[in-house]
Amino acid sequence: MPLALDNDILWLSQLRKILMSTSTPSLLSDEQIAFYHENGYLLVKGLFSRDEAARYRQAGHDLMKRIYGQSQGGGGWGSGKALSEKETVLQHCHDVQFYDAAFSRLIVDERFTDAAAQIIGSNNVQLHHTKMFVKPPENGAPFPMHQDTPYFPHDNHSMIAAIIHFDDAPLEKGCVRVVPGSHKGGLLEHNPQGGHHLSFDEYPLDEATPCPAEAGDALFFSYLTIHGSGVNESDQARTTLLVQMRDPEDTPSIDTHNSRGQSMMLRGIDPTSRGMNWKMD
Ligand SMILES: O=C(O)CCC(=O)C(=O)O
Repeated sequence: MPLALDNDILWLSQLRKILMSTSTPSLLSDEQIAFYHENGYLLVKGLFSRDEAARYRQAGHDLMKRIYGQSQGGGGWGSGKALSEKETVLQHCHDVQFYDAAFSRLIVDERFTDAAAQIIGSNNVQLHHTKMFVKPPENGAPFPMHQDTPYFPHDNHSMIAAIIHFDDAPLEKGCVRVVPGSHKGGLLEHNPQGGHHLSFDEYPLDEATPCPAEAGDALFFSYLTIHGSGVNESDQARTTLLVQMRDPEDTPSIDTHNSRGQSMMLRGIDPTSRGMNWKMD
């Protein structure tokens, strides 16, 4: 009865996968989790290999070529103009998993989703959206300091971002900068003009803590953590994928930012079974 045996083996292997994807993850150490809770961010070194990162980088640049053709890209956030004397440019694409299956596989990679689960503090990780940024060489656009919260506030603040680096992002490439511990201060008032941003005087980009990263590293941070990034002045592009995720039991406080990939489960289950139908009364 070889066929029945094969089916049993297949079923057992599927059961193992289901159990693993709902079990408590242990990829990150207690020290890393404590650092995250204290500071509101965590750089996870070498989550992916340099070879893997290089393949995603190529896929990302191919995608940008399909979207932008010969054009260098758009201008980035209007408020970013205050941070550079020269014209800056940015190539971006939301929900990249709808454009290339390589990115669908990436966002459910267990190394990534286990780290996200530990940081969120839930066995279940739900997608909010993804966005790829290519900051072109020499004039790659900056992001003024801000929290992500005003864009999609949630009742329990479980929302986190992970920026996966597909190439090295040293300071001169406009790496991400954070204000450590700022996630503890709650939601601040933002200026909505040209992208929600904080006062340039009160939150100067230059004084925030730089988080230089290498290809394959992932920077996780709370949507309450104040962050931004500088101009890419180097001669190489900076290529990243930002994945925004939440605990599926956390409810959006307002009905906004409903992108098409939203509510896909990246790890575990949605105990509420509400999928996209969470809408408030
Ligand atoms: O990738 C970056 O440089 C920062 C992106 C960012 O802050 C955002 O999209 O909210």
